[in-house]
Amino acid sequence: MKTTLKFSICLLAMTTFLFSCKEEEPIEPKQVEAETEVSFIFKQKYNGSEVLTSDLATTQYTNEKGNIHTISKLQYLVSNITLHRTDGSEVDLGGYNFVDIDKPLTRFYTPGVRVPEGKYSGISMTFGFDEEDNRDGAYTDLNAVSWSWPMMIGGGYHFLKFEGMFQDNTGSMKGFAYHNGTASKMENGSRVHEANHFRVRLWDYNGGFEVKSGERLNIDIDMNIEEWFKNPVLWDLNQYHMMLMPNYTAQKMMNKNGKSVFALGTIAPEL
Ligand SMILES: [Cu+2]
Repeated sequence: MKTTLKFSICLLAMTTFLFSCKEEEPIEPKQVEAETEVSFIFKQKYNGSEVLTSDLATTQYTNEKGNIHTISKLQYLVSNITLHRTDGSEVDLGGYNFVDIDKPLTRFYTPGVRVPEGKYSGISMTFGFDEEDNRDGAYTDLNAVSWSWPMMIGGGYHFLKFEGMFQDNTGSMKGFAYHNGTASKMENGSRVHEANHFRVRLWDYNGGFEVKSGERLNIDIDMNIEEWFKNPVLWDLNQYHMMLMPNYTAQKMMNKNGKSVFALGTIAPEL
């Protein structure tokens, strides 16, 4: 009897303690940050003028080296867009977007991640896929558009397909296929592969931009196609036009030139 009473008092004290503990717990309101959608519009330009589906295989362009060429295909992939806040923090949007100049709707991309309100100074993105994401056959939509990069030269996916015709040194028209992906080379009798993606950093030199809830912000990202042929490597299509995928030197040259290909365009809320 005595033991039972003692136990009951003990239990009562414990219960009271537990309850009082719970009552004293401060009730913190859940912080819900105002957030909204941000959309990206990929625009392709050549020396300042926009390249549209109607230009394919018809309009002639001249690169820095003086090669006259057309564009018959332009497809590329960007992934892991990050928005940089003025306080130094980052909002990683993940995902990827495949742009095909022949399918105008692919120019528009709205990531599934909502973006917190605030001031931002710029964006960054990966051209192609990094090692973690560049997995063979992992993306059904990309498999459906012949986007795989051959296993023999590293596997994964293409980052870029840029094709057309050019006038060669003898004056005759020849095809070119400027394809970018994993770099690979022969070393001691076997092929070794090297990741060849790069990070593009685009700062807004107009003082940054603001994300406000209740309005969708559109960010234009321009691809200046002529830059694939210069800065820092002056590209001559006579020398490099075909069989570039297994060509290590060509792949590294593309990687170097690619870093100046993109620029931030207009940033404005959707009306
Ligand atoms: Cu290819």
